[in-house]
Amino acid sequence: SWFHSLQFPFTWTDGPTFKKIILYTVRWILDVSAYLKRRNKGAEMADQPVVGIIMGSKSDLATMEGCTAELERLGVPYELVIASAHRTPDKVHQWAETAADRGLKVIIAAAGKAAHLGGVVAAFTPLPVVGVPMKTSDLGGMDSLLSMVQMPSGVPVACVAINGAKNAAIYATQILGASLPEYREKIVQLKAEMADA
Ligand code: RP5
Repeated sequence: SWFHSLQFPFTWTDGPTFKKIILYTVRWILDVSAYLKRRNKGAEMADQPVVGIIMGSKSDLATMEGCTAELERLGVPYELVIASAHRTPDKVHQWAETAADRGLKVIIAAAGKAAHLGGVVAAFTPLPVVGVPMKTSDLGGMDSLLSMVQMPSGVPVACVAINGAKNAAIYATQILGASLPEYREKIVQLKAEMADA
C-alpha cells in the first residue's frame, strides 16, 4: 500500500516503529475529534426544546408549574408561551404554525373554561397536542375538560385530568420515548422509582 511504500530516512527509530507511531497518532486525533463532535452535538440537542407548552393566561402558570417541574426532573427541554386563542389569536397561530420547524416534537396546551386553545393549536400543526383542562371557579374545570376532550373527528387533542399538569409532562415524554430511547429510559426509571416508593 502507499503507506508501506513510504521511506523513512530517520535514524532514531526503525521504519515500522515510526509508521506505528504515526498510525496511532492519526487514530488518536480522529478519535478525539469524533468525541468532540459528538459532545458538541449532544450540547446542541440538550438546548433544543422538544416540548412546547402553551397556556391561555398567566393565571394558568401556577398550575402548569407542575408540568415544567416534571419536565425538568425528566430532563426534557421545553419552551413556554402564554397566548390565548381568543385574546391573542395571531400569536397562537404564529407559534403553532412554526412549532414543528423550530424542532418541537409534542405540544402541551393548557386552558380553562371554553378551552379551545388545544384545538386551535392542533389545527395549525402536525404535532401531537396534549391538553390540560384548567380547574375553573364556576364549573370546577368540567367546562375545560369537555371543551378539550370533545374535539370533533379529524383534529384530535389528547387530554389529561383537570389540572393534570404533571401527567401531561409524563405523557409528552412517553410520546418522545416512542422514537427516542433516552426519553424511554427516563420513563422506565420513573416507573421503577414509583414501584419503590
Ligand atoms: C382561559 O381562561 C385561560 O386559559 C384561563 O384558564 C381562563 C381564565 O383566564 P384569566 O381570565 O384568568 O386570564 O383563557
